Amino acid sequence: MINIIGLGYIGLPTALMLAAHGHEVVGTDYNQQLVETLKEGRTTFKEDGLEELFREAVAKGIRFTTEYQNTEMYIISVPTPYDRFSKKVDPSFVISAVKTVLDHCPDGATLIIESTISPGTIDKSVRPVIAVSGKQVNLVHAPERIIPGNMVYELLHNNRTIGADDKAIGERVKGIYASFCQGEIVVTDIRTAEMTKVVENTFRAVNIAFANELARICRHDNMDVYEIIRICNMHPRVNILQPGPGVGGHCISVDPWFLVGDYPSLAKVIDESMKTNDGQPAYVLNRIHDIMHERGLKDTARVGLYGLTYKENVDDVRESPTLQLLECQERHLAAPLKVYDPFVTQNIVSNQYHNLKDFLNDVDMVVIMVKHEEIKQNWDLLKGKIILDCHNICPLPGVYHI
Ligand code: SAJ
Repeated sequence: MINIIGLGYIGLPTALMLAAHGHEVVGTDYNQQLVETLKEGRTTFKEDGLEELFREAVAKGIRFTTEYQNTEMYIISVPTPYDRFSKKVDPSFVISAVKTVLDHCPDGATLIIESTISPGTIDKSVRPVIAVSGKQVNLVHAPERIIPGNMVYELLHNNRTIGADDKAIGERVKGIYASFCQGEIVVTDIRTAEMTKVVENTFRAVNIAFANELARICRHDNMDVYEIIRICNMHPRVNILQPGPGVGGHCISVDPWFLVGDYPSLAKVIDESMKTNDGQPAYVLNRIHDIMHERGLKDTARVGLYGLTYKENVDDVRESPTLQLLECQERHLAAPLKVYDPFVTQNIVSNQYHNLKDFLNDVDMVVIMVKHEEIKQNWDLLKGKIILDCHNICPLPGVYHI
C-alpha cells in the first residue's frame, strides 16, 4: 500500500493516478475538512480530467483519512513555503511529515519526497530527523513537474526524475511511477534531483524576466515588443517567452529564490531576474496611471482588473500578479480597483465582482491581467472601454499594451 501524505495540487492527482493504475492507495491530509470533502466524493480544485480520474480512483478503492498509515511506501507532497525576508525555503511541513511517517512506518520503508525543496534540504533537515528516530528507511526525492492547467495530461506524459541513495531502490520506485507515467524516468542521486527541480523553474523565471525587460525597453522607445519577439523567435536558436503583468503561482515565483537565499553572492542573474518579475505588477500600475492621465480619466474607482488567478484557466490565486498589484496600490494608500475573475467565486478582495457584465458596466478602463478563455469569447462587451491588455490578446482597435 502507498500512503500519500498531503492531498493538495500535487498529492491528490498523484494519489488518484496511482489508485487508478491498480495500486492500493491511502491519501492522508491533516486538514479534516479537505478529507471530508474527498470522502463525500467531491474534488477540492478544478483541473481538466481530474473529476474522471477521481471517480476511477474511488471505484478502484482509494481511501482518504487524516491518519498516517503503517506501510512500506510513503509519498510526501506537502507545501514548502519560503521566508519572504531570508528567501530561504521553510522545510517545516516536510520535516513534520517525515517525523510522523517515522512514528508509523516499519524499518525498511521507502519515503519518497515529492515536495519542491532547495538543494541540500534532505541532507540538512531530513537525514538528521531520520538519524534521531533510529529507523532504517530508504530515502527518495522524486520532484513533481506537472503544470497547473494541464496536470492530468502531464502526469501521464512528462519525463520524471528520481533521486535515491540506493540505485536499486531508485529503480523500484521508478517501476511504481512507470505504472502510469509514459515519459522517460531518470534515476540519479538525491542532491542532483533536488537541484534539477529548482533549476528547471529558475530557467523559466529568468526567461520570463528577459521578456519583461524587453517589454520595458521597447515601451521606453515606443517599439512593438510582441512583433520583435515574434521575429526573433523565427531564428532557429531563439525562443523568447512572453512578457506579462508579473509571475505568480507557487513555483516559478518562489523556487528561484531558494538559490538566491543559499548562494547570495553567486546567484546574480537569478536575483536580478526575480526582482524584475516581482517589479512587474508595480510597472503595470504605473502604466495604468499613465494611460489614465493620457485619457483624462481621474477616478480610479472606474478602473477594473480582469483576472485574479496567477494564470489563465486555473482557480489558483497564490502569489498572483493581480494580488501583488493590489498590495502595491494599497501601500500607496490609493482607493482599491474593481476586480473580477470567473474562476474565483469566494470574495477574497474588496470591490470584487462575480459577473462579467456587472463588472464591465461599472468600469471605463479594463486591465486584462489574466488571459482566461472567457474574455476571449466576449470582446464585444469590451467595445468602447479603455483597455490595457497585458497579454497582447485583444483584437479591438486602440488597445494599450505594457
Ligand atoms: N508567464 C509569463 N510569461 C510566459 C509564461 C508564463 O509571464 O511566457 C507567467 C504566468 O502567467 C504565471 C507564471 O509565469 O504567472 C508561471 O506560470 P507557468 O505556466 O510558466 O508555470 P507554473 O508556475 O504554472 O508551473 C511551473 C512549471 N515549470 C516549468 O515549466 C519549468 C511546471 O512544470 C512545474 O511543475 C511547476 O512550475 C511546479 O510545481 O514547480
